[in-house]
Amino acid sequence: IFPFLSTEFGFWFVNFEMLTPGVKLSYGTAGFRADASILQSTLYRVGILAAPRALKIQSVIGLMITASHNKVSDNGVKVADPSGGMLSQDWEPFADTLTNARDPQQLVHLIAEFVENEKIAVDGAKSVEILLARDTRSSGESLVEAAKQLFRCASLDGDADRLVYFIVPSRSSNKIELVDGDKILSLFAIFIKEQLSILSKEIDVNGNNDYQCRLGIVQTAYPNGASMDYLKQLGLEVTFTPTGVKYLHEKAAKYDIGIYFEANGHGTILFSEHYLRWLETRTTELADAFKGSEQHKAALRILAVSELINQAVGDALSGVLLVEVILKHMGWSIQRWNELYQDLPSRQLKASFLGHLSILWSVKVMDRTAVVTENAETVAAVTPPGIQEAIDAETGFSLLIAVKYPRGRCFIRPSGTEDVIRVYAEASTQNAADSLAKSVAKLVDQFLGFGSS
Ligand code: G16
Repeated sequence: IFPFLSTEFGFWFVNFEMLTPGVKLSYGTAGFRADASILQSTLYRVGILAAPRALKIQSVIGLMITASHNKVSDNGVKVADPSGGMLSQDWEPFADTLTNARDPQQLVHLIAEFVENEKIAVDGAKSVEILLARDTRSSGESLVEAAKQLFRCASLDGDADRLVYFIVPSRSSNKIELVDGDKILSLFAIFIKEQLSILSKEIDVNGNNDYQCRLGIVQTAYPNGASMDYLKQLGLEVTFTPTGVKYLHEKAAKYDIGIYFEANGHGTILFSEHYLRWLETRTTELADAFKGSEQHKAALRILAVSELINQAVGDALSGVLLVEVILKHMGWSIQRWNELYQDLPSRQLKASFLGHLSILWSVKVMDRTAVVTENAETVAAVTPPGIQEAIDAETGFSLLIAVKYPRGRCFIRPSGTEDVIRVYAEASTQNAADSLAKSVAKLVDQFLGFGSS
C-alpha cells in the first residue's frame, strides 16, 4: 500500500512501512521489543531516526537488533550512542512518536519538525555512518533490511501516465538516483523471461507445450546505452521506434508479449489475444495434471501480469503495482533493482525557437521542422544537409567508435510537443556528456539558429 504525497506536477508514492493496526509501541528499558512479526515498520523508522541522531552528535550510531533473553519469536532494536550508552533519554519521546506515526505525511512532518527544533543541519550535510548488528534469531535478517531501507519513492506525472522511481539519497553519493523507464522495462523483461523459461521446461503432461512465445522489447532512441547493452546481454529481441507511445504501442502489439517503455516512464506490457488463449488452455492442462508445479505457477504468474498491468496506453498506477509485486517476488530492494546496470552519464538540452537562456544551454532556431530524422530518430540524416556529419565529427566517430568521447552518443530530434529541438548526449563521464551536448547545441545554432546572441 502506497499512500501518496501530491505535488505540483504529479504524485510521489513513498515507500512506507505501515504500522500493524491496533499496535502502539514504546521505547522501553532496552529499546523497542515485541513479537518479531510486527516489527518491520519499527525497524524502518528506527533506521530513519538513526540518521538525525548521527548528524546531531556528529558521530557513528549503532543499531542492535535483538530481543536478548526473550523468547525466540520476539525481537527488538536498541539504539546505541558512540559512548556505548543507550540512546539519550530526551530522544525517546521522538522515537515513540516516529514509530507510531500512521501515515507518510505525518512521518515526514515529524522528522522535519524535530530536525528543526533540534537545530540539526541537514542542508549540505555529509553522509553519516550507522552500524547494524543482529543476533541469530531468524527474524533478524529481514529486520536488518527494514532498517536499511531508504526513502525508496515513485513519481507519476500530472496525468499519471509516466512512472519513474528514485532513491533519496543514494548510498554512494548525496545525489538522487533515478530509476527510470529503462530500468522498469528491464525489471519487467527479466521477470517475464524467467517465467517463460520455466514454463517452457519439459513436463510430462498431455497437451501442447511446443508453442514458442515471441517476446519483444520496444524502445526509442533515448534509452541509456547501458540499458541497451544490458538487454542485449539478456538475449532479448529489441526493436526501436521514433519517440511517442503511439509508435511503441503499435510495434509492441506485434508480439505475443510486447514490453515497451520510454526512458521518461511511459510504457506497459501487451499480450496478444492468441497467446492469452493458449496460456489459459495450458494453465488448465497443468492444473489438471501438475497443479502447484513450477510450470503451473509460472503460467499463473504470466496470466496474473496480464490482468494486473493495464494494456491501454498510459496507466502508471498499474505500473507501480507491477513493479512492487515483482520486487516482492524477487526479494529485491529498489537498490538491488537499480544495480542491474549503471547508467552512463547523460545530458539533455533543448534548442528553442524562443530560447532566452545562455547560448550554451538553449539555442534559438528558425524552424524545428527543418530537422528531419531517420532510423528511429537516431540520425538527423536528411535535413539540414551536413548536420549529421558535423555531429558525427563532434562525437569523434571513426569506424563507428566514438574516439573523442569514450562511449559517446549524441542525437538531435524535433520535439513533438513543444517548439524546440532536443539534444541528447551520453558519454563515459558527466563532464564529457555535458560538453558533447553543448557542442552539438552549438552546431544546431550554426545550422539552424539566428546565430549566437
Ligand atoms: C508525449 C508522448 C510521449 C513522448 C513525449 C515526447 O508525452 O506521449 O510518448 O515521450 O511526448 O515529447 P517530445 O516529443 O516533446 O520530446 P506527454 O507526457 O507530453 O503526453
